[in-house]
Amino acid sequence: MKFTKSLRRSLKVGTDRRAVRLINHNRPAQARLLASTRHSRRSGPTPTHHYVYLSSNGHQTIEIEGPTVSQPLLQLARNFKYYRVIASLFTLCFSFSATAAQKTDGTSRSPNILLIVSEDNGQELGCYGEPYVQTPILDQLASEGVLFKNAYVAQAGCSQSRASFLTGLYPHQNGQIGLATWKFRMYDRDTPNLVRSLKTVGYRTGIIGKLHVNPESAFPFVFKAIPSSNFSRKNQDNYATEAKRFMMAGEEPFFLSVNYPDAHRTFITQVDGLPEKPLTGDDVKPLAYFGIDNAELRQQTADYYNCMSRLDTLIGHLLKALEETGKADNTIIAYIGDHGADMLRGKRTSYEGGTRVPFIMTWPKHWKSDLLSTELVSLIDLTPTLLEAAGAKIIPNLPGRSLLPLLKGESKEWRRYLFTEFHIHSAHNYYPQRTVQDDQFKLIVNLMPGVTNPGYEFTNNRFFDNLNDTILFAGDPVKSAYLRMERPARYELYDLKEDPYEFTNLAANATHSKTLARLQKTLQTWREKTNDPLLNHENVLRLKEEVDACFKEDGTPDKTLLNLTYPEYFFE
Ligand SMILES: [Ca+2]
Repeated sequence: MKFTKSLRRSLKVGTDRRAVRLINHNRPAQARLLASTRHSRRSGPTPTHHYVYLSSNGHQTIEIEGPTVSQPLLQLARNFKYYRVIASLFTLCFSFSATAAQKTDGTSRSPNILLIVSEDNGQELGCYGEPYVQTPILDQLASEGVLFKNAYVAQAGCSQSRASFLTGLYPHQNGQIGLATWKFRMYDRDTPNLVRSLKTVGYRTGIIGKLHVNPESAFPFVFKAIPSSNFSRKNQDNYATEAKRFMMAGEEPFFLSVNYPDAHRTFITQVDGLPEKPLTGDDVKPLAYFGIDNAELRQQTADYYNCMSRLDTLIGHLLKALEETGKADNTIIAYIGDHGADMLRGKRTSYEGGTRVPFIMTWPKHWKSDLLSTELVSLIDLTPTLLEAAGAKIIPNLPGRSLLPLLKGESKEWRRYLFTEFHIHSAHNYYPQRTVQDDQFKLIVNLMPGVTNPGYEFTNNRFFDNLNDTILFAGDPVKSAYLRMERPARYELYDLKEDPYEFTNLAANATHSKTLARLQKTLQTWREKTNDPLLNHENVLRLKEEVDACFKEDGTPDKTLLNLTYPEYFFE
């Protein structure tokens, strides 16, 4: 109570143009008190506010944003022994039009948004037709909403994909072209994004699990819990527990991103009894896009499926928590994988196994149920979709499109071409690529053709034994596909209808020369339109030099030696 009284006093001192919120999941009573304070501040007619957040996430952190921070607030923070006070200067413009999410009477017709993100898995779910795996919860979710069959990430890497769907920009546009844990970062901390935009229309924003984008401060989530990657899968029931606490902590609409560790490596067979009946290698066949088969691949596939089943159960706990809040009827659920499986020809490649992901969206009574959409969609579409559904201002000049027409089942002209890209993951695997595909053909352009792709050895020899024998035994066209992946030519052209696993390169096939030329031209136009810095080949080479410079004499990269300056020269 002492804390509450002190804070109340501080609000009376020079904060007439500020709104203050405390989110502290250890003190829900205080969170409620301050939310109501914010309501009263927002009821005024002033369209522009200086906005101050005071938040504590249970990790002894306060974040304060505003043009000024009053001494009483700072003193308050010191009094309560918080470790860190971050003061940053923001002036946020609020529009209190009819579309604003928050009403002054505390009610809201704007939907809550629950964004569920899993790690390192493609469409290996029952509802996508995958044999052997058990995912009843996600299968049920798909039956209640729209399942996007042809959904793709912008780049098959963790930070790259996450920055992309949160900003609605391709990695080459926002700068997060490699892993945040390897110092790659967005060009600009002030890049507009989903979190900021939803906050401006009154959403409470929260994240459970990792963000994994640099700088984290670009995404000002107010509530944060379980900030680690948690690859050891500890205490996974806490995800649903924390989510419920956040969802119930206020009456305003919420945006909550819940990020699970499955199915990231290590593929752990069973954790805390999940899944109840793990599969073994004898129960399954390897994923079809491997094109090869041996006992190790079967065992890894089985454990990958075990991760997916565990994920499915945990998402079930989360959805049950949402039901218990009574808010499920007005909550949009989006479920996505951040990129494909960390397997052969998957994560860190531009092949379908890397870029194609599960994508399910539901909003009861608003969108179609049990609808299969076959349109080409990208996770860059997520930000414009959610902003439109929330009644928020759409960020200008985004390359993606709102999916609302597809979610409502309206027949509307849709995009003909979809684009993805690759740059780098950790320093081990720099190999820039650009891709374009239509409803049948896919073109991959390798920007360093004829050079060995270091990503090939990084994956194939790190996680698997004696793979070469298995590849040789498979014969063509699979053997050639692996050789091509290791040292590709400039162009790879695949007929995804005839050859969905991309084993046969048609780029040199005269029958397809017109298709090749059409896709080349389309890709070039897109690259120019999106201001692709790698159109300048000097940038391709300069970034390679920077990455190469962090390798030690023993041939391994050292993160501490990595000095990345590309945000400074990409657009010189
Ligand atoms: Ca990932």
